[in-house]
Amino acid sequence: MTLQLYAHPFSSYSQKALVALYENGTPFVMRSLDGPDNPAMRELAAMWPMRKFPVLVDGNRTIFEASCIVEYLDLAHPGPSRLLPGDAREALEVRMMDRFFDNYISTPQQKVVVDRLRPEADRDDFGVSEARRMLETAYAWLDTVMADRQWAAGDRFSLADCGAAPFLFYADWTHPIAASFANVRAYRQRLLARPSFARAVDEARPYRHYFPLGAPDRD
Ligand SMILES: N[C@@H](CCC(=O)N[C@@H](CS)C(=O)NCC(=O)O)C(=O)O
Repeated sequence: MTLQLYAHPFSSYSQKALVALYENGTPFVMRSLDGPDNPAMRELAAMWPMRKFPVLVDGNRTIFEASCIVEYLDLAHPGPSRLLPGDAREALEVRMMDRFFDNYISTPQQKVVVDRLRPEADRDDFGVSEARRMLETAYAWLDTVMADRQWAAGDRFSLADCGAAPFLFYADWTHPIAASFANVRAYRQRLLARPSFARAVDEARPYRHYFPLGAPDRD
């Protein structure tokens, strides 16, 4: 049974799952959620009332949450690039960094972007300022961590890098990573050069006009 991924090429969490699939050349069918009245969107809503994506369907199994999709792929459809170490303590470091990127890079980044989509009267300036402060704190912490790491959890590309790639990509568009955070900027560049993520970035190019803050002319 072919894997089906309900996702949108421009969505950061979708890219997190796509990077895992591309890392291992795992065959799948993309059920793109682009466009109004999309049957894939109705199917998603029926499967997962939260309507958050990506969602992976493997036969009669439905897996939601991008981190769980990556872990599931590593268990059920492993390839040459293992995304979770077999050693439980090493796996804990990977999961901890994965949580860091979801909670302290992606969540504040999305707060800033989603706020821009609201009618002006419903905007939350205080919340947006808090989110920007959180991004600054997260960049500073990550800069010290990445001083002696090639990838998020050490020498090997992992689940944590699958999320870091799109989240730092959009975080820099949303709240630029200052030149003083040279380790974070260098890590972001390494992620952009990784073929799995470079492919996801290329496939998302046609949708850059969707970025509510205006996509910069780079990357
Ligand atoms: N916790 C979810 C978050 C997924 C998420 O926020 N996806 C966004 C796209 S990047 C989405 O579904 N947006 C549509 C919506 O919020 O209605 C995960 O890890 O997969």
